[in-house]
Amino acid sequence: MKFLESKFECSIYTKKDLFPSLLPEVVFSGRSNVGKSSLINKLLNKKLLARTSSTPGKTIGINFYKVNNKIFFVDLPGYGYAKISYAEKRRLSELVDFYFKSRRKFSLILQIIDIRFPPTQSDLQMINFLKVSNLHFLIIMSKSDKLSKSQYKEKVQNICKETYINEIEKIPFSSLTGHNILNIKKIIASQFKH
Ligand SMILES: Nc1nc2c(ncn2[C@@H]2O[C@H](COP(=O)(O)OP(=O)(O)OP(=O)(O)O)[C@@H](O)[C@H]2O)c(=O)[nH]1
Ligand SMILES: [Mg+2]
Repeated sequence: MKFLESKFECSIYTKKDLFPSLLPEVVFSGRSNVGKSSLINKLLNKKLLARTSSTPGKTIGINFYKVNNKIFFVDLPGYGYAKISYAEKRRLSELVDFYFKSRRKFSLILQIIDIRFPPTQSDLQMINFLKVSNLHFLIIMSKSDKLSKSQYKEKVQNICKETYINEIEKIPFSSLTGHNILNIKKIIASQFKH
């Protein structure tokens, strides 16, 4: 399956606006500024569909993109950004919590972490939540262009140790060079074969 058609559907800022799950959802989760929106754009081959920024905290709601008229790509607001108010952080984390608990048709969660750094406490919490919730997820290690091949291989091994997950796939990725974009596309497409 190719992602031929894609369009912005809506942004959700409050729990009451979250509509019932109608289409299968591929979810992009991770720390602020880690590259979630950039990955979406790369997958959909659209430079500016999901708004990206070098300023963290760009995505402040849950953004839905409709793909091929049958899947939602869901861009979550990033966590762990220090420079927003306590009230705003709380609003975002409650919204994301509510989203995950609202019995949606989750096809795949792409949990994105920056390949250069050890996973943060929030990354580990999120990964743990995905594990205990039995959600199907994959770890994408973003910004691989910032490291040499041998450096990133070492980082992948370290992350396996730190997250205690060897069994799931961890894919280094760069939205700059397109490293592994085809693999990620294939994995997403494989969810929709039948
Ligand atoms: N070098 C490099 N830069 C990247 C990569 N992916 C994203 N960036 C840059 O990192 C910054 C943040 O990217 P975004 O895609 O906006 O990150 P985000 O996770 O959506 O951020 P929030 O919306 O704030 O949660 C931008 O300046 C991107 O150009 C990558 O693979 N390599
Ligand atoms: Mg974003």
